[in-house]
Amino acid sequence: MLIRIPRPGDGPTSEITDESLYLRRRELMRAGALAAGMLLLPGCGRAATGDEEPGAGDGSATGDALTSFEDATSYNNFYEFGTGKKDPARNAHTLRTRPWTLEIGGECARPATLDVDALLAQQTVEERIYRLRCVEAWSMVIPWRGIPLAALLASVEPTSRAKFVAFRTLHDPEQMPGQKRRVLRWPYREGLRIDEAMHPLTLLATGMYGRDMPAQNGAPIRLVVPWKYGFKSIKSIVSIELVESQPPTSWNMSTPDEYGFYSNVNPRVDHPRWSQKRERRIGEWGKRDTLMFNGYAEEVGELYAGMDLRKNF
Ligand SMILES: Nc1nc2c(c(=O)[nH]1)N[C@H]1C(S)=C(S)[C@@H](COP(=O)(O)O)O[C@H]1N2
Ligand SMILES: [Mo]
Repeated sequence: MLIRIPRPGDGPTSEITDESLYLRRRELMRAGALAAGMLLLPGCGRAATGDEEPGAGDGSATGDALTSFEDATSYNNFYEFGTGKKDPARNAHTLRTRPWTLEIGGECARPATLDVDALLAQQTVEERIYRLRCVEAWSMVIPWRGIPLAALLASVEPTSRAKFVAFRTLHDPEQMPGQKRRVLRWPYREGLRIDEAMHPLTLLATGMYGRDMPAQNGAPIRLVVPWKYGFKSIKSIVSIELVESQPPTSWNMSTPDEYGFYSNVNPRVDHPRWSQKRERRIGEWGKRDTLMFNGYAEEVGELYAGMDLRKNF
């Protein structure tokens, strides 16, 4: 089935957040908390890497005004709850986020089944402000809370055969009525190359704006990969699997000529049906230029050195 993606620029209008109203708290580095927290994980005898939180270069979009909480929680993409931007806020209340378990397995020495509350106890990133840029050419700026994915992956001790990471969302059409329609092949799947997954900017987010994750934003845990188009940031994750070869992903399976595996934000490579040169920041009127790797080129550019980004879109 061909999915008609809404044209870019057809978002709601709303008030602009006054940046000065929001007091940005420094990302809280709870020294040792990660190492201690790791002891809660079954099968995790030692602390992981990734607990060395980056400071000034942590990729926080500090110069950008935050999107209002209202916009960030009422203009969403979460097809499990409908294909309209307002559907997730209206429908996601049927999602039960407790009990919730996350399986981490595949190519690793210590696969684990984690209770989400044990995971929440290990949050080390209190706040990191990231741009999220949808492939539909709108963007937001959101303060996230969570755990560097690298820390979690290291705790299960990936083997040398772990070259990619495959993620899966919950599959339960009773809780996620959108799954009764075959708009995508369920469950929603995403994937990263292992070095992308281990990059310090890649966050397993458990909350935003200082609160637990709202259901429509992917409660209780979702990925945030700030240099890639929004659809790579998979919501309501139940499984993380270390794998040897590039895993299938939902949007790529659905429309492979429009959505590649990498999906790095790239203003120089247009989507077949629209330009990716500019974007509309939700809450603002005009458009702004889209930046290479969504503005994170300095941090992640070297991951793609020598790759043809037109081919590997
Ligand atoms: N499981 C799941 N994850 C998903 C989606 C989805 O439909 N299902 N949509 C993606 C898309 S296209 C975008 S742009 C972001 C939107 O995140 P937000 O609603 O928190 O802004 O979530 C991504 N993660
Ligand atoms: Mo998106």
